[in-house]
Amino acid sequence: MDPIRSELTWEPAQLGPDAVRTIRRTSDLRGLFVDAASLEELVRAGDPVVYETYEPSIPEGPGHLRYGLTVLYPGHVGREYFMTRGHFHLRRETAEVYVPLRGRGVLVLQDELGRCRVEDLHPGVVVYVPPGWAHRSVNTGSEPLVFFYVYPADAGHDYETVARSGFRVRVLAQDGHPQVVPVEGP
Ligand code: S6P
Ligand code: ZN
Repeated sequence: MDPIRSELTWEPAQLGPDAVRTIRRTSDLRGLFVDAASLEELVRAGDPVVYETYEPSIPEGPGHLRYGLTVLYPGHVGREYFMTRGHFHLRRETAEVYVPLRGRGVLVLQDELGRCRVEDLHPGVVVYVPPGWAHRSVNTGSEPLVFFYVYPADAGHDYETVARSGFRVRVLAQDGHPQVVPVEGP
């Protein structure tokens, strides 16, 4: 294949010209947030976009790297900040690199033993997601959280394990500040 060149724009934050745009609205995220009633209110009030990704069409085969841009908008569902669905990679031996470009947030990481880590995301840091760690980004700021990411193209995405067992922490607003709260359960 030929080399690919992408262009980042800032207002609005986008990756172009040939990236595939995937949009996740509140109605796509039922079951994700703890306050289901507040989510339905948002759906009825216009179903806002929670996040979108832009990814060039790079083959999902071995040897390739896929990269893209995530734009996670500011907002809350009840007290819970807007966040991505979160996933393990299907091939657990694959890692990922996150490079925040704009905004503030956290990356919640959890391995299959249930160990949890929370890393700050803001311009000036790079976060390495090691093999075997599920990852979910959370926008704790008041502007879009924009980050660039790159991962092995054959990684695959496993959303089911996270949907079934969940993350052990949630990130909630408390007096206007983010608070990492353990999830009750076995
Ligand atoms: C892909 C990478 C990100 C997320 C994106 C949306 O491996 O981690 O591009 O896909 O931030 O999150 P999610 O959990 O809905 O795929
Ligand atoms: Zn990933």
